[in-house]
Amino acid sequence: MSQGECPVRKANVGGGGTRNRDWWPDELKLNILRQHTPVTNPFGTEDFDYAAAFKSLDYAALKKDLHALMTDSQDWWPADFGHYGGLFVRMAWHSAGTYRVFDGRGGGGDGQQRFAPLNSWPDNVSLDKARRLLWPIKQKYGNKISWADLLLLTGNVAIENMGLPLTGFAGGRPDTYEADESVYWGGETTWLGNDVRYEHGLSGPGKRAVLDGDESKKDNKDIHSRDLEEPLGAAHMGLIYVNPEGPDGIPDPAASARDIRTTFGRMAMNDEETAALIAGGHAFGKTHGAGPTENVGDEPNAAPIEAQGFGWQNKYKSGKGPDTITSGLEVIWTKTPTKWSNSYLEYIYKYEWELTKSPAGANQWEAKDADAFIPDAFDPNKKHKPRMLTSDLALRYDPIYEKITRRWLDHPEELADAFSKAWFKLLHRDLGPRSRWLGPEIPKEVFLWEDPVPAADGATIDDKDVSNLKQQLLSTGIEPNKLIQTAWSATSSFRGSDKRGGANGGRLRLEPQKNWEANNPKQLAQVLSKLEEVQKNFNSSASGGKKVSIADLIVLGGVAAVEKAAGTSVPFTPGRTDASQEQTDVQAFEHLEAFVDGFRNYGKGTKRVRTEQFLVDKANLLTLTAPELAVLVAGLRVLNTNWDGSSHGVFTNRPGKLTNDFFVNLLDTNIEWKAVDGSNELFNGVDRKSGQKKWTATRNDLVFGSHAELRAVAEVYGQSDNEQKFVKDFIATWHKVNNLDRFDVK
Ligand code: HEB
Repeated sequence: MSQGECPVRKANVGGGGTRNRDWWPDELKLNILRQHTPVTNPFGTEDFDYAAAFKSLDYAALKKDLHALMTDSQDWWPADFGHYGGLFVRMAWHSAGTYRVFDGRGGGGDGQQRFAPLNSWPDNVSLDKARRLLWPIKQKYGNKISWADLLLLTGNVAIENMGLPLTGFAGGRPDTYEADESVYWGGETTWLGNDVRYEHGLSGPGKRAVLDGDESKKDNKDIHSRDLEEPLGAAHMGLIYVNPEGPDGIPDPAASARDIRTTFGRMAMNDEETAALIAGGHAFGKTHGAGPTENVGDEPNAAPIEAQGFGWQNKYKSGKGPDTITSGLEVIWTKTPTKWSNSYLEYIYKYEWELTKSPAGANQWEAKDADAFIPDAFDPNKKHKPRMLTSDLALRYDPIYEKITRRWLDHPEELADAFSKAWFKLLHRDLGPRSRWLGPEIPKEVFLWEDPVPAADGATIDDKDVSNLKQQLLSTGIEPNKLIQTAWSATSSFRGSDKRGGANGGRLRLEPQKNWEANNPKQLAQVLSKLEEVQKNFNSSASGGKKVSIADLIVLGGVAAVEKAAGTSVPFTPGRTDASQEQTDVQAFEHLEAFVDGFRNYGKGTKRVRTEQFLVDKANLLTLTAPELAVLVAGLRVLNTNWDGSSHGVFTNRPGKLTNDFFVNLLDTNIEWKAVDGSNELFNGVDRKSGQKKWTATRNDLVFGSHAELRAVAEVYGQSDNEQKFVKDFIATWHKVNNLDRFDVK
């Protein structure tokens, strides 16, 4: 097939031809709600328990094999300096380094480096080889170690093997078996492009969305100057962070520092952590640009079938070893690339640097007036001068990084410590709470970025206490819908991407969560003070040292209110505990704030994102399926829980009762919907016969009637025979959301 033809459109077999996404590229897609299901997982519904499998792993034997692998150079991909350490560190770093704080997506938690687009990103050249070198070990240990864990653990072992003791390692990342479609990696259509991400200035789904569409900001240079759109964490499409040659290839170390600060900041790293990661990471290995990049063939996802998942076939000489072309840069940072040292920083400051070109023509720097004393990766008779990337020199030419890194010149042990801590954070940032962590190398030290929750203080409440507390909660005088709103404010902060948020920890009562607009701070404070009274009463009178947390009471309040509305029982799992303000990184929690939450009809679309797309995005972060999304919205509406008390979408004459009225009335053919004042966000539902306005709705409500697949679900729940099914499914989904963060009981 010649280049440029679209093979899918022409293929006259199942899945071929012109598809809906071709005809209607703007159609709301629900595909991200259908990922990683038993249908794509080879273990299917077998109930494979990765944690249990991991616990039977001979961890020491695995590590021993990994240590041996480091120097077991293979002819098909010979190791630089006879050691794969550098390559494996880069593999682990690129696996974890795609994490970004805004939506918690990316990161190494799912082993996604095996799939497109990551397996084919220009920044991941040659990592196909690194993963394949690991196959014999994965093959041997099988189910007991996931790819996701193995990619990261191998980086850890590599560093230890090269002489730096590390903070630790935790396993616990089950594999996925398909490319994750949920991550917005940017809107560019060319690799290394960044025409979209810097085009919109302050726009994105976050806080800044507020300014999107504000024409008065349009020409404000300050706002738009290199303002990377949210939620992205990289300066170019297909890179993990920044362009090594400098911003857009311009070799300006100080400007590179600005890009580094932005992008590493979005990986949740502060200046010290960032400097440590770069200075420590580039203590190892080398870069690869032996010849012109034209020699390099297609990436794995476009490579021919006989390449068997390998890509970037290199026609330059032997195409491997000394002839490898990866980034197109040709740098060896230190004299001991397979040993931990401080030489990287020593050289950065010892020499003046001269701009040169790599054999592939890329901008890089060479030490002026230095002897050639750096060893070659393959030829013992060859020596090189010290060289650096533009992004390396950022550590010297940015005044903040300079201050930090100069200190490490005299205190290498501080760099070692800072690197080892930052590396641990890098690899574990998106693993979730400690209750998910597995293995013998979990550090004792508890870090603030873990969002720690304390161990239970006192015995957990039992069934009798639960029913007693439910009674008390319902007789506090707080309206049931407010109990439900409060519970949702806590539970819905969870995101499945990095497993942060949720009700456990009771952080709804702390900064910053208690002041989020969507949480209705004034009302929340009133509700919380009543919950505290209930807690005080219980804890002072309960027998056997039993204690109830506010976190449990927040969830139980919702459970009691839903039970009352449903007239049937709702399950509840106690055992949450309350974190303190000191255990809460306020800045890190700010990233969990919902600026648009269609479940409570809060916020609306921007120029680039329709309201209902935000709803699906949120549903994905809550790990909901499309039917779960539908029952939740429908239930929350009839329970009258819009954030501002509005009646948009409250399609019922008996609000407060858990019924399928939302669907019944939405699907009522006697109602005609009209946009209010062309706003396209607010709609009136008018009785066709009487012309009377009956309901009002937002896009979050009407999408269940307009989108064919959501409508199909809505019809099921709107049927006369499915009233009970609706109630049952709502309760099941409510219970699921309540427990999304309960890895301690799963
Ligand atoms: Fe790096 C390598 C860039 C950061 C670790 N890096 C590298 C290269 C480049 C870079 C271009 C080459 C590739 C080839 O092969 O060719 N980086 C970079 C940048 C940044 C970084 C731009 C930001 C600033 N790194 C980093 C970090 C780490 C690292 C953070 C860790 C921690 N790297 C690394 C290593 C290596 C590299 C180890 C080597 C590899 C080998 O040896 O193979």
